[in-house]
Amino acid sequence: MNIQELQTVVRNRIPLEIIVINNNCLGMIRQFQDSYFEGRYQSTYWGYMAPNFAAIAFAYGMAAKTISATEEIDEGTSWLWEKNDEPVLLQVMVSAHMSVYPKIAYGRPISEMEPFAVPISIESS
Ligand SMILES: Cc1ncc(C[n+]2csc(CCOP(=O)(O)OP(=O)(O)O)c2C)c(N)n1
Repeated sequence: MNIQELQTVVRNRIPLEIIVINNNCLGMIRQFQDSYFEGRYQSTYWGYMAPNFAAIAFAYGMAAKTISATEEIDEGTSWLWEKNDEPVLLQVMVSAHMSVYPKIAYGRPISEMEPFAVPISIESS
């Protein structure tokens, strides 16, 4: 949601190593739709597609690479760590149906995230 900051990174030659996990959707909300709206993926997966973030980085003048298989992880991370003096971006393609845990559950305190954990005593006092 702040993609233009790549311009600041490039202009100032900040040697960041950026990893973008690209699930091709608005994943946190899609997961919420799975949990509470019976998989009705309105505007997260249905009617939405993420851009190619490696192409965006390239357009800003950054070196960028995409990997999309588990076997490519070593190659991708080696490429990333080799470039120490310039900003680089590695895009990692994952399934649109991958979920993230732990996650805050609707109506629950932060101490009881999904999958539900028993709060430690000091939190529940
Ligand atoms: C400015 C703003 N608008 C809307 C939201 C609500 N929101 C929370 S997560 C999310 C989806 C984010 O999708 P993405 O950036 O692709 O990350 P992912 O969850 O797939 O890792 C949205 C729209 C927000 N947090 N901030």
